[in-house]
Amino acid sequence: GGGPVDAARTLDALRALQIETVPEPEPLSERPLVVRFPGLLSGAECEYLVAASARLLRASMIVDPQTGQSRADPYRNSQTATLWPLDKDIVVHCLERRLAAAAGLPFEHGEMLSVLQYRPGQEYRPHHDYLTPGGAGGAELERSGQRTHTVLAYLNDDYAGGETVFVNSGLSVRGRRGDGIVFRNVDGGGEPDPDALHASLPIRSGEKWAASKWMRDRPYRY
Ligand code: PD2
Ligand code: ZN
Repeated sequence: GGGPVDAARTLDALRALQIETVPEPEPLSERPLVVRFPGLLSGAECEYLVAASARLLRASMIVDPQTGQSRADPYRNSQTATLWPLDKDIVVHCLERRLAAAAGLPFEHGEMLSVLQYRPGQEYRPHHDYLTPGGAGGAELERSGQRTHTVLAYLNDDYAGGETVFVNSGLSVRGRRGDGIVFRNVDGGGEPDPDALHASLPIRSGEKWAASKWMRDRPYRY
């Protein structure tokens, strides 16, 4: 008959959908800590994220270190779609939950999902994802805590250039479609780790699509 579904059965059903099931990670480097999740997203899931983001693409922004304001800059000349809750359907929501699960952190600690598009010549020059204490990101740091981890999923692989590089260690990552990486932006004590400096190299041909999620050490308030 009808009536509410038993909570334990709901949980079993959700687990069977494998929304938050992630593949076994492969270590890529220890300092900074970078791990790869081969096939974190399926091909169809990658295509879905690209399609869901296309109409939301805008010039990517950086936070001006002097003023703390968001603005466009040649440092990051790509396009970004920021998927706010009202921009998401249930599929995007579930995929976002999987990306958060790869970081091993609660979904609530995640910032909005960003889908990134890089065209030929476009890049994201070396930067840190962490917020600088006392700097322009100081208020943000107070509000929702540090950006301890970044989850990055590669949504396609038919382009040249565009590797994600960790400048200090020299690690260069060329993801296959659906692969994810998680890296840590802080050291063991939770303090910003300068060794986490990273970049997306210029695209030589084709178009790169990636999904990026910055994770905080506390629930994210937006
Ligand atoms: O798209 C990338 O490879 C990339 C590189 C560096 C993305 C980010 N940083 C980021 O989203 O923070
Ligand atoms: Zn970054």
